[in-house]
Amino acid sequence: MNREEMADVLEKIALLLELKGENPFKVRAYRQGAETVLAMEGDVVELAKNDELKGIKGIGDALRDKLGELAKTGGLEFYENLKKEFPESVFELFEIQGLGPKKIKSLYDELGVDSTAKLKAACEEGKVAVLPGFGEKTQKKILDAMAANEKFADRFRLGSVTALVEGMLETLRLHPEVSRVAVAGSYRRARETVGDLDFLVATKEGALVCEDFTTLPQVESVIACGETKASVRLQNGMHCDLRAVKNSEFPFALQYFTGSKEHNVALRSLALKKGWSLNEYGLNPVDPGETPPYVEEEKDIYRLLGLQYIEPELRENRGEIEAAAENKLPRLVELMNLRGTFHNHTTASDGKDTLEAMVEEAMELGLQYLGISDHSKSSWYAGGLDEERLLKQVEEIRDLEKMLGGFRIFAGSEVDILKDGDLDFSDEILAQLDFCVASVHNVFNLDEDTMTRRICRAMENEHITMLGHSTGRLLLKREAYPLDHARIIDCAAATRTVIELNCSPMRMDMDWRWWKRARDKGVLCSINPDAHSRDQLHNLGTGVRVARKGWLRREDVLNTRTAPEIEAFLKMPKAKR
Ligand code: DGT
Ligand code: CA
Ligand code: CA
Ligand code: ZN
Repeated sequence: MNREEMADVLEKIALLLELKGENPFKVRAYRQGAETVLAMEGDVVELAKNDELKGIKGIGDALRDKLGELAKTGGLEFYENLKKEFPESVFELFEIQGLGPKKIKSLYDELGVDSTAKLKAACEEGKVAVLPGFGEKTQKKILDAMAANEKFADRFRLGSVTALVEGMLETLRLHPEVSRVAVAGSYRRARETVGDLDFLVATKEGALVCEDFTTLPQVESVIACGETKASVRLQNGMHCDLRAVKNSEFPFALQYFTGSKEHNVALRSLALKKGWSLNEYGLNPVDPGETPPYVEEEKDIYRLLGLQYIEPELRENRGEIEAAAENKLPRLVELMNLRGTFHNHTTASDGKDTLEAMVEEAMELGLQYLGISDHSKSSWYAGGLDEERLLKQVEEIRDLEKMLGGFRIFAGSEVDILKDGDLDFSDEILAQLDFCVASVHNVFNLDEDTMTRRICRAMENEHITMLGHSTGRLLLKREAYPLDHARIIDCAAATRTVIELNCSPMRMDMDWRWWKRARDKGVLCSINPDAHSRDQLHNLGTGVRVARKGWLRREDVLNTRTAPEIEAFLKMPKAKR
């Protein structure tokens, strides 16, 4: 049981009580309790375990006991009983984007909707549109959101499964009968979302390793288990395969199962032209008289085909094979090249950690500088700062920096791009900051041309250092707003505006498919975690992998530069950058 899980139970209790028509004060107490649990300092789980939550604002007596029970036993009887009063399917309704507790309650009370299936039927019959507070538009939105959920149902965000995958790899590596271990598939290629996981081991004892794999703690149920392959479903719902091969087959299996399919098809036809037949078991001469070559590693396969080694992130058949044949593959950026990062939030707006805590974590990560950019005043729902609070924060940053012995904090803002492309702060205010990220946070429903012009206007401002999360997409949740990327990139190049690669697992925005073009036009990338808590700074690792997927080199990434170089960069007029 961790902090998030505890808060989630309280949040769900609030929703169920609301559906039951319970006293609104009681509902509010649970909802507020969830927020407090998320935001409070200290190890809330440990405190709850030791009955030490007394006197904490936002957590009353009843809640305190329940948190204690949750922390100690991992469950809560009150919650289990409450859940029994509803079909399990009501929880599906909470996963629909744009459908809050109030609306769910009306649907439940007025139409008896307690599952997505019933909701869909009600929408299609037009019954939702006529409910007070709904209307045609809302009904359409609900249908779209449900369709999106269906489409995304069986995929997972790359950045959200990293810890899980690394943990499983670690355990497999410890198996005494296993000599080599890898994860292949879309995960290895750093696709922004992954369908299933494809693990691979080299072993002489396939059946044993497959069997042991099915008993890993992350496994929820076993779909199949044989001599060379096991398929399981993990606790998070993810499908996951293990393939066990002989050590001599390992490089071929790794190459094959890494994909992409398109890359493999192109590689196989190249091999054929050279007189080889390539598959997941080996590379063999088409002429049976010749002896197969010795291959120890995946690298050898590419070498034998007359190619530079192609990093997994590039294997999408988007020109990498041709470039490898001409020795023209880029040397890709690496995590250890990063010297700092921009676009991070603190408790001043909607971050969960203080300025000090964020800085401490950045220092812990070995960075030389951290950019702070809390929300601006139009993002009031995210605690956006007005001019006065912003300038006060700049002072705090200057004061804190003096005590850090050389670590740099760059004072910035994530300033809202308003509907017409105006910025949320005047030039006079922006000029007092070290840097500025400009982002769209509302009015997503503009047509492509209007949205593109809106964003370009913001980039034309002298004080805007970089464009934040350019398409506003939330992976597996909300589609990108329509945007003319080619024009955005041209405008960034012309105005010397950096484009962010926002590496929050939800975003990975700008999309990797556009980075090579941006790079070739001389547009710089900043790999930004958009961290709302100290642990989210660690998302930089996945960010680098996605940047590599976009063919980016060290020199294409602004935050590979040292603190003094950044300082000089930010002081220069934009046109000279
Ligand atoms: P995913 O799981 O949907 O995120 O995407 P992948 O790329 O991990 O796809 P998956 O798990 O179906 O298969 C893993 C790799 O195995 C895939 O990237 C390439 C290879 N592969 C699978 N099926 C075929 C096929 O029919 N032909 C070829 N050439 N390769 C295949
Ligand atoms: Ca896969
Ligand atoms: Ca697979
Ligand atoms: Zn933002």
